Amino acid sequence: MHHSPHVIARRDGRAGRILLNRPAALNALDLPMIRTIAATLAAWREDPEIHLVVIEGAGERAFCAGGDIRALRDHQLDGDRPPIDAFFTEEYALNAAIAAYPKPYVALIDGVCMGGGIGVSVHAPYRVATEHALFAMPETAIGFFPDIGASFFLPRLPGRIGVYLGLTGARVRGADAAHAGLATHFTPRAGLPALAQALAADGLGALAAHAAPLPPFGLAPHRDAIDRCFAAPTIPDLFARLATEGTAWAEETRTALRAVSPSALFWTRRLLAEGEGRTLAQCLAAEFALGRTSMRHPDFVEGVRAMVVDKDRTPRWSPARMEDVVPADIAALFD
Ligand code: QUE
Repeated sequence: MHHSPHVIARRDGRAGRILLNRPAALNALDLPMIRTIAATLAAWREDPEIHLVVIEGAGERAFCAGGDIRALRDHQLDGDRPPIDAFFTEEYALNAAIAAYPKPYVALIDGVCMGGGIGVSVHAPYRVATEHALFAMPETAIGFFPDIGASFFLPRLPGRIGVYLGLTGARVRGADAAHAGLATHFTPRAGLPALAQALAADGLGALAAHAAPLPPFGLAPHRDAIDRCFAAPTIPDLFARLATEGTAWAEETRTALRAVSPSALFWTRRLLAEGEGRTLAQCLAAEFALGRTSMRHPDFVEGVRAMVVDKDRTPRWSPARMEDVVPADIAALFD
């Protein structure tokens, strides 16, 4: 079996426990980690002593910050396609395997949970978030798009919250993630070790026993505006709707959307709309296809440079303005 040193799989009572153990990289997933998780889940499927699976991140900063996007950019710059295809093929297969897993799968999410981290949690039936959990799908900021099955689950969140999260990359903390449907339970960080022990000893009943009441939804004041604006059929119409709101929230949202890749807004809007009518498997296939074409767009290499490699956070998008995006150039990525 492929075994990554950054994944620790062990038995604990009734549970199989998977620890993402790459804290210096915020537990971001590379291909060996994905293979190790997949092989572990496959082995535990048939193991009568494993009644449920629990996945956690090492350290307090992150559950999992995403994929190893820096390595993918390097391969793209080298014109080396096979490792990119292998990464996405196996990552998306893992997302699908988690969605179809025959035993209960529980993600304990404390700290950053973005992109690929959402992919190894949100498709499972149980996602426990703490007050320090921080969820986001921030890919438009790197000239990519919400993948890992996001075109399946984002359109299925309440109202237009998923479209809002996927286009803006907005971050939501644990309680708000539970309100939004990204998490299913809210348990304070202080209660997480006891919850993990109780899951191993007693099973799923521990989830409700260790859950805390949800504080009010931080997005509640903006729910109507989110649903109004993010129902817009096009990106220019979304900007126009935000402009008519006349609130500080709408201005902040417009500013956030102005910072991300204009082209990524267009291809993400289309992908999420198409996802409404697709199965998870169809969504993952469409995301794989769009990944192959959109990664050739200069905004991916530039976005990862600005946000992850150089961290100057000043990407030079091409085109730089939403108004200059050519619809035919976007459509060509979907052929
Ligand atoms: C947007 C993103 C990602 C990001 C930053 C963004 C992303 C991702 C990472 C990341 C973080 C830490 C790591 C790493 C990658 O950062 O998807 O290898 O150690 O994986 O602004 O979408």
